[in-house]
Amino acid sequence: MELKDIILVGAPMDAGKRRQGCRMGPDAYRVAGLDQALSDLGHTIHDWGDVQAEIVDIPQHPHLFALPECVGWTRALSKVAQDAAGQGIPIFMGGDHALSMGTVAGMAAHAARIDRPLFVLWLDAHSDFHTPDSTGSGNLHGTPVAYFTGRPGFEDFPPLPAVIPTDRVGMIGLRSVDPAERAALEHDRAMLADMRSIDENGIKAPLLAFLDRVRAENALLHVSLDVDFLDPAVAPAVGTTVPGGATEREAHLAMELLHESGLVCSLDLVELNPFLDDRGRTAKLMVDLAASLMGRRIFDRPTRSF
Ligand code: HAR
Ligand code: MN
Ligand code: MN
Ligand code: MN
Repeated sequence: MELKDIILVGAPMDAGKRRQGCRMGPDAYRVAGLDQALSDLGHTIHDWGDVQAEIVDIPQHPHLFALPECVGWTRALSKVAQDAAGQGIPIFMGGDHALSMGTVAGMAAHAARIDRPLFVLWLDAHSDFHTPDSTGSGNLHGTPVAYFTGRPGFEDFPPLPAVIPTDRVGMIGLRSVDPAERAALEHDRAMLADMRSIDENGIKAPLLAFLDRVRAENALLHVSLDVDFLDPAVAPAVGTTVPGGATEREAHLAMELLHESGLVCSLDLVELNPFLDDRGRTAKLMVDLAASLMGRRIFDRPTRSF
C-alpha cells in the first residue's frame, strides 16, 4: 500500500446551524484515536491542531444564521486547505458541514494550481444545495454544494478560486432534499444516488461509475462524509438524523472502494455532535470509516467493547 502523509486539521466550526456541539468534534476524533488508527496503517500523521477563524466585519443577516462567522471560517479553511494539500492528504475534522465551503474552495484552488480537475463526492442524507435565498432554515450548513458549484447569492463569501461544475459532483445517501433543492438539482447534472436506489442496486454500482469518471478526467477527488449519511441507529451523534441511512457495512464498502481507487486527495468528517453521542460510538465509527478509506483491510478491524 502506498504510504501517505496525512494532515489532521481540526475545524471546530459550529456556526452553520443553531444547534451547538459540533465544535467538540475535533477533540472527539482525537480521543477516539484517529491519529493512532491511521498511523497503525503505516501512514505518517501530522496533527496541525485546530483552525481558528476570525469573524469578518459584516453585519449579521436578518435571515441567515451567523453569516459573519461562516464567512470567516470559509476564508480560514480555504487557506489551510491550500497549504495542507501541497504537503499531504488533509483530513478535516469538523465541525458542521458549512466548513466544506472553505475546504472545497481550498482544494479547488490547489487542483487548479496543478492543472487537474476536482471532483467532489458528497456522502450525506441531504443535498446541501440551498442558496442563501432559497434556504428556509437560514442554516448555512445546508448550502455548501451551492456555494462551490457557483450558484448565486453568496456575494458575502470569498469569490471561488475555481468553480466546481455540478457534473463533477456525486451525491450518495440522499433521503432528505427540500423542494427548492430538488428543483435546482433537476436542472443540473450531479450524479445522484438516493437511498432508494441503494436499496435496489447497492452502493457499489453508483460509486464505481462515479470513480470511473474521476479517473477518466485524471482528476482529484475530495470526499465529504456527513455523519447523517449513516443510519441513526449506528450513528446517533448528529443533530439532523434521518432514518433509513447507510448501514455500517455499506459505509465501509464505500470507503474500501474509495481506497482501492487511489483517487482521494482530501476528506471532510462533518456534523459529528459529541454532545449527542452514546459512549463515543459515532466518533469511533467515523474513525473506523476513515481508517477503511486510508487502507485498513476488513480482517484488521478492531474488536470494540462499549
Ligand atoms: N435542508 C435542510 C436545511 O436547509 C437541512 C439541512 C441539513 N444539513 C445538514 N447537512 N445537516 O447535510 O435546513
Ligand atoms: Mn451535510
Ligand atoms: Mn446531512
Ligand atoms: Mn470471537
